Amino acid sequence: MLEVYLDPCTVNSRKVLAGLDLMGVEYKMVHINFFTGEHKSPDYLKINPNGTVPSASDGPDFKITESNAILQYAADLKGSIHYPKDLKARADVNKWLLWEASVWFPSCYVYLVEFVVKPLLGSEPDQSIIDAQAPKWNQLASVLDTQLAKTKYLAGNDTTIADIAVAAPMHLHKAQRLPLDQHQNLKGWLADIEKMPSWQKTQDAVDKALLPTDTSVNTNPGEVHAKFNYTKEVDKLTEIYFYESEAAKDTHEPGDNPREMAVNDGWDRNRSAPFTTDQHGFSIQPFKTQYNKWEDEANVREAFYPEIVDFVKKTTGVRRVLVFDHTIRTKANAAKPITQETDTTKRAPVMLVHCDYTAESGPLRVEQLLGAEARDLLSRRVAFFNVWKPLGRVEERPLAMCDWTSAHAEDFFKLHLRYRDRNGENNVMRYSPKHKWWYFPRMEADQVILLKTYESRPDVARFVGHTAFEDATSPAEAKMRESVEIRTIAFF
Ligand SMILES: N[C@@H](CCC(=O)N[C@@H](CS)C(=O)NCC(=O)O)C(=O)O
Repeated sequence: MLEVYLDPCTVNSRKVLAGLDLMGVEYKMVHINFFTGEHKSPDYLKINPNGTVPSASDGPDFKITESNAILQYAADLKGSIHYPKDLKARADVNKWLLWEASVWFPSCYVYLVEFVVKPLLGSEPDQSIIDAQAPKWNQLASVLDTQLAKTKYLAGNDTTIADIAVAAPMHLHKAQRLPLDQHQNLKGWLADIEKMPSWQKTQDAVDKALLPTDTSVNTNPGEVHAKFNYTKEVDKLTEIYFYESEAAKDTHEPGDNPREMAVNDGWDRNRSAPFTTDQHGFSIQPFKTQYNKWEDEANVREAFYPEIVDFVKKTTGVRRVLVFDHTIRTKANAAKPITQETDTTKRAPVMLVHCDYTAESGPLRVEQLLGAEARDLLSRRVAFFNVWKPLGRVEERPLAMCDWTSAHAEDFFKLHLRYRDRNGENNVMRYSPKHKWWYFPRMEADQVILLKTYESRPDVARFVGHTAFEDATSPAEAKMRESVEIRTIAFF
């Protein structure tokens, strides 16, 4: 039987899956995880030395790469009507397949990279790259538009594999922001392709991996109101003691200014203009892992931290990432007070608007962790990211983030953390009506928030205020939120 090796969320993999389904070709699918770089693994390179997905095999001695060649081969295996045998009709389909691979895919790909891939990786689209590509894309789209004014489908009045191949590079056209309005025939044809059951069956994997915002669980745009524990700035230090002490008796503790704030549903907004860690201070990302031994601290460090290193490198493009700490928030830890002294890897959700580092404690932490190397590392850009991952669907006390575009560095001030053996500090926030809060209702275990908690660069988001909050829309029987957050430092 035909075996296909692919990641269903990528353009050319989706093309093959939709095409095989259209033609009724049976196949076995082997998932090659694009996000963990499995398509570059030595085993996979034996199947496809290009290190790209998709590829296919049919028996031990036959391997084939190139999505369109896979479709052609599969069509002939089956004798499919979607790849006509008449010489001229076939040549016409072949013409579109070659056109797609040589000029159409590369042009659509520019939009995909700028408006989908870059935001997923936490960076900004470059409009000048789009502006440079737009004339070429419009010229190519006009070629399609002219053809589709004459025939219902590209190679006549019946669907062929050419339609699937040419539609595939536009598969995220809304998020890609392809200027389809200028090409009405093309737009209508694409809407028809999108109605095809073969196409629709491939939608879910794409939404899940690339646009977590489109998954069915995340459909409740709007806002909720909740109490957010800000802190008043008074004429003495704001402190928390993590041990019994006389000095703790007369302290100004944080969280003494609760305010009702609107919290916006981030899913909808993220779909049209994804959040980025540089601009907003946080982003939402797909993240899949098989790891599940959360209560075994040493094992988390040994077996899970490396996955986080890879993930942060990939999403931020940094060359070096250090994972240095994590905290698990589970049912078992819910009863522990925030001031619990021992084993800070296990805690309950924090209901205080705060950010884990200050302008001073970030670099200090680098020095503590990296000693002699720190000086050199701190001469370049350094950022701290928390990776916040639910352990199951979040049904209550979700995490909210204060959009950096609505906050100022001056909205933060120091909270002094008094431990028995050392002092630490983090940032709390003073209230401002300008603050705009976001959350991602009903986040799933395969989605993570990447949260900036310190940044050395002054011209991008530096600290993100965040807090858990009581969501009044949580169901009465809501399962207690369980999550893990992993603290990382990214060296640019
Ligand atoms: N012409 C190839 C292109 C395949 C391709 O570029 N696949 C992308 C995913 S859609 C890929 O694997 N990219 C990884 C890389 O280029 O390193 C085909 O049609 O199969």
